[in-house]
Amino acid sequence: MSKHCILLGAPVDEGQRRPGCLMGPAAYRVAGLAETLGALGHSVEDRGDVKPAPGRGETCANNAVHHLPEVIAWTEALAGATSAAMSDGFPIIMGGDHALALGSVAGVAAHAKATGRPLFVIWLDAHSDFHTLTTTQSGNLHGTPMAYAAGLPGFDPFPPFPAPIPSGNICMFGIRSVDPAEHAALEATDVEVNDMRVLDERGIVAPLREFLDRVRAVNGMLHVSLDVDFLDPSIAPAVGTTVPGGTTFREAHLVMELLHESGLVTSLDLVELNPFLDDRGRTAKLMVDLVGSLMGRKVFDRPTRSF
Ligand code: 6HN
Ligand code: MN
Ligand code: MN
Ligand code: MN
Repeated sequence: MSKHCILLGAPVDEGQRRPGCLMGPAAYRVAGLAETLGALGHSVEDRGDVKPAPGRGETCANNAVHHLPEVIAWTEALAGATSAAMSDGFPIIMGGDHALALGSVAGVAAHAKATGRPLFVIWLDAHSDFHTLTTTQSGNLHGTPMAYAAGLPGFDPFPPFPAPIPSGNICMFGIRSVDPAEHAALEATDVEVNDMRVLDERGIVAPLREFLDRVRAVNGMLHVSLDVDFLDPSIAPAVGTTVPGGTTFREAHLVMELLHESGLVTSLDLVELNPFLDDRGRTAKLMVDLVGSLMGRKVFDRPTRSF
């Protein structure tokens, strides 16, 4: 089924401390994201880069937190741009660091609320990104979006999250770096954390199919948030937060292929690509190839398990 893909550039660089993610949207354009989608039969509309308003000087009690006003401004701008794009097609938010998901997921949630369909999120990441403004020790707000979306307290200066996502609708894959405060917070929720240990033992297919069955059972919408560090650093070096022991090339493509087959995905974030750290564009190209698999590229059409 062909889709109307809406590309939104989100050159967010303020959610962490290593400059370069702001070049992400340009790298996806150079690596041929629009052309890849077009070749798969989708229509593509590149809406350019989202521009946040100037920051308004918000502060919070945790002195480690940096660039709070800028990240709040991004959140507001991206929530608006993403919910508008949801009404018109299939948004692909090209980051930018993972702080962009504070806004993109808020926009998706506002849209889902308006349509009355339940929203699910699949978080493909080495990290759980489950800090609040209170618990983060690095002060890097790219470590917070999932806690915001789950409606945790501790985000006072931010706009209230439009429709907090029930924690049981959140499923994480690839996880291998969780801070103690995130660990404690996650234990108090129903978030499904498929860490690398689970994937080593069960493979990626069984837990993914179980989750997709749950989404399908209630006609849910599904947002995919793909962090470059979900992938093993040996195949995806262009990220500031490398953690060894990530997913392989085939595991990552298989996730994308199964997501495509499910027909459930309604929006996508591509986050944390830092082109300054890349090796002749290989990470950008791999991310574009993964989007190709998510959007229907396959070697052979063959009957697959009916979901
Ligand atoms: N990411 N937990 C660490 C921190 O600084 O809070 C790492 C966050 C990584 C963020 O994956 O987008
Ligand atoms: Mn700065
Ligand atoms: Mn992340
Ligand atoms: Mn990460």
